[in-house]
Amino acid sequence: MGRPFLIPEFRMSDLDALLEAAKADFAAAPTPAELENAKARFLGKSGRVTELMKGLAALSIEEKKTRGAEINQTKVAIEAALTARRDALAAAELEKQLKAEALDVTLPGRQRGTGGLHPITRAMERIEAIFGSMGFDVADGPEIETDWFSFSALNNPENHPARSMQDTFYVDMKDENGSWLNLRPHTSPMQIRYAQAHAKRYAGQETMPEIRVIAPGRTYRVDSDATHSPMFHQVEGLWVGENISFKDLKAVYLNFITAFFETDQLQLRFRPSYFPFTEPSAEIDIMFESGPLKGRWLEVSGSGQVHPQVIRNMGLDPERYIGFAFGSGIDRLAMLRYGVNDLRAFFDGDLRFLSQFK
Ligand code: 2NL
Repeated sequence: MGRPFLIPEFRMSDLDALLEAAKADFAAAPTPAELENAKARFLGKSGRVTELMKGLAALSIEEKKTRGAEINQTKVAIEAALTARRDALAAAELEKQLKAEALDVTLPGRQRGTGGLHPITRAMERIEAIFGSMGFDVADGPEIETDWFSFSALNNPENHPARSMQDTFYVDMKDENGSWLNLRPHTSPMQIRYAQAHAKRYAGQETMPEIRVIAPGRTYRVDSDATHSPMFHQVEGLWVGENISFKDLKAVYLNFITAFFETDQLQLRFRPSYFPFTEPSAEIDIMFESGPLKGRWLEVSGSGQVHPQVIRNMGLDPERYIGFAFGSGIDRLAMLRYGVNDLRAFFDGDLRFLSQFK
């Protein structure tokens, strides 16, 4: 009563002060572990509530009743505050976890990218389909060849300077028959193999079906710049029969090239040339009459009448059989078709370039 201006009802009792202290301590505990420490300070064995309980011993029965009930009320209120804070901390923890694991269902889905065929593969498949429609078989075989199949069989004798036209990579190794090995500089060896098998199959018979075959595949030469790669792709064609001529080669090649470029707005010409395996020989040039490549003659193939010695090396009689052949660079045809100006882009493996062909 020494403080006249304090109205008794508004003065905080020691128990109310204790409850407020507990609430403040609980609120200040940032984690469940620290909250349990705070709990011990009030409700633990030597906590402040417990200490108050111990003080009851000194009171009278009557005082024990009222004071004990008051302390108990406060204890219940502190326990309620503790539970509330526990719940609040758990809710906050859950909220945090949900936020961390949140899924944004509005994000676009991740898909496995679709692959695509390499432009050279696509060009090769087009070529096979077009020649297939003209009755040509498709043959493929070894890229590591013998000296005989790559050169000698093609009328290109050992130590002859014409071999440098198809200079390739030589393997310092011989096959089981003692022939030196090389990486084939053209796919002609496969055509020789095919023609030999064909001749053998019909040997001794009255007539032999014509040979009509293309050999597409990887080839190798000692050459490397924007328009030459040491590994490139070639398609060779061979037609052997008893009564065919240059006009048949021209018809087949013209039909091929118009189908390949999907236009008949082009001209085709033979220009005299030289190859050891054909006589006479010609380059095949084409000129588009429309489109971006219009008006320039473009060399697209070598060709010629198969040399009689090569016919003989196939196991056929050159007095009876005549052949026509051509050899075209697939990479060059693909460059023209797709408007690519550097051959090396096909082989760099850069997906920014390759994925444009899907
Ligand atoms: C070239 C030239 C050519 C041939 C390839 C050939 C195949 C046999 C017999 C005779 Cl089995 N010839 N192929 C003929 C003329 C030219 O290709 O350098 N093309 C890229």
